[in-house]
Amino acid sequence: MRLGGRVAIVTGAGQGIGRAIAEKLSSDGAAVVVADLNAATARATAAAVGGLAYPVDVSDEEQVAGLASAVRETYGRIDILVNDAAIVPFVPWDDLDFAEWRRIMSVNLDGVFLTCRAVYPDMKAAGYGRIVNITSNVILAGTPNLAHYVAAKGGVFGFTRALATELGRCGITVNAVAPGLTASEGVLAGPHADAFDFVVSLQAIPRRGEPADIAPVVAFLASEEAGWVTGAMIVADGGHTRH
Ligand code: 4PL
Repeated sequence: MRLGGRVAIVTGAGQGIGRAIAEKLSSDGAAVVVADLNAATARATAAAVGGLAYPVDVSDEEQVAGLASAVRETYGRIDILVNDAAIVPFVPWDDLDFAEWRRIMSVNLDGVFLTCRAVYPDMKAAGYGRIVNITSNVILAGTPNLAHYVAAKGGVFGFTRALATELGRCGITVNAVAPGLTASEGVLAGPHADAFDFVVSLQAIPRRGEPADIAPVVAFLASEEAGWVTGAMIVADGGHTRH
């Protein structure tokens, strides 16, 4: 997609799907702000894409406000926001204590609210914006041991639809992308990796999903050409859920 002249913030861009998105948006011409809790991986991605590294906890209101002001000061505009940052513990729902439930909501759902609210003034003033929120196909499948994550990602999709309604008149589109199980560093390092054989057996396309499978879908929704698409969810899961 053509993204020349656009400035994009990608949260969770230090690794995995977020990094693939940062690489794709950058190769399509956007200036990319690599926002990640991990300063070292943020710097590594930023060096690879020629962008700005910004270490940030998306669940922290002040830090997120700082991110938006830094982008405003450095680039003078914010055209694209991709909310990829998330945590995915694998725990039976009745083993998850309330503090852990709250932590998942705060990173995966509050984080999306905070970043959207922080960039909204810039997009509104410009009369242009593209917000892409990463949800998950687990909101369709009801995947076991992820009830907390399913709840938060369902919230992300609900918020996406509501925000699309609020922002359509401002020239801002708000959409969601729902990957399935994807071979990101985070997934490969944990218990989710054991699910590949089963999940691949359910897919129409029988191979592992890769971060590079997700990035072009995000790039499309982040482009000017996608201006008539809003409040939508594109499922990118190799046909696992066939939504
Ligand atoms: C099908 O988004 O979509 C495991 C872990 N299995 O995070 C996910 C599936 C996981 C998924 C996901």
